[in-house]
Amino acid sequence: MIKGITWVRAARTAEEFETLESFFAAIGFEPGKGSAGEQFRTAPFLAPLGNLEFVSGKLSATPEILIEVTGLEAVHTVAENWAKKNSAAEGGQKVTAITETHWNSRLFTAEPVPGMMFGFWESENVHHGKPVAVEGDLSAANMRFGIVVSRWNAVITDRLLQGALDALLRSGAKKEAITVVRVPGSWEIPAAARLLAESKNVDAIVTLGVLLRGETAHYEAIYTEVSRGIGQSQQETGVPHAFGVLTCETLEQALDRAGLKMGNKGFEAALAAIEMAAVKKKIVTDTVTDMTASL
Ligand code: DLZ
Repeated sequence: MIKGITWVRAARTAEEFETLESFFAAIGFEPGKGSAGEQFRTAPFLAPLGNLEFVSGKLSATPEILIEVTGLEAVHTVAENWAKKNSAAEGGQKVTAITETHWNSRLFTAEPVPGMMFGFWESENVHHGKPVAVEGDLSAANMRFGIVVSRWNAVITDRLLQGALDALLRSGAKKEAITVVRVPGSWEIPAAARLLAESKNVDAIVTLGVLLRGETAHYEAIYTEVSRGIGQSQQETGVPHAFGVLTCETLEQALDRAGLKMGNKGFEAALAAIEMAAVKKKIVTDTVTDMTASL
């Protein structure tokens, strides 16, 4: 059974290797588990889908490696910003404008190091290559977000907030479209989230806090109320609320989930908020339009 495809490309120098690593990490690829020996090291990057495609006939200059993305504009902005920051590196760093292709898609190319060109593309057909499903894109352009973040254990919640802002801004949200509300502790999160949701000024809300079992009397009771309140606000207002309230035994565990060993749950919650705002738009607006059109 075929399991996957790995495309191996050797960097010509250690510097080129690091430049490629930096570019692919910036673009948002999930890093894989690399390996190293006495004379080599590898930096794998993972993608959820891959295919090998042979072409016969004439095809206008298409890069050998094509990376399909959602939210092409956001990816393009990231690539351009990366190229600006890394302009000191030799040659390369060329990022072209987005152009239409003759295969019903839009594409830009990036050449982080000379001679290695990658094409980033998005199909006009959102269901390209996928089973037909209503799915949210990870583009936050033209969306408004509320972030409710507690101050209790700010050493953790500030990192969650940074992670959430990073995800929203890198996905195309405008700074002015993000409202950050700070509350004293997790207990206060549901009430503030509810007020934000009822204000109708946001498309989705990210809730961020941390409850430490060791430090919190009636931990279970507080946790139950906080999660119930956030869920209830989501269900009764119809505004997606992403849940980024950590529940940990210790501060160390919380730190691991706020940017250390286990990623940043604020970043993940913000991505969920973007996706659910897009899903809502598709279900409420697009699906209704489709159904009306077919009547
Ligand atoms: C009081 C308290 C305690 C003991 N522990 C936590 C905690 O671990 N995480 C958290 O976010 N908040 C805690 N709080 C504060 C309450 O959430 C709340 O802010 C206060 O009880 C005031 O209503």
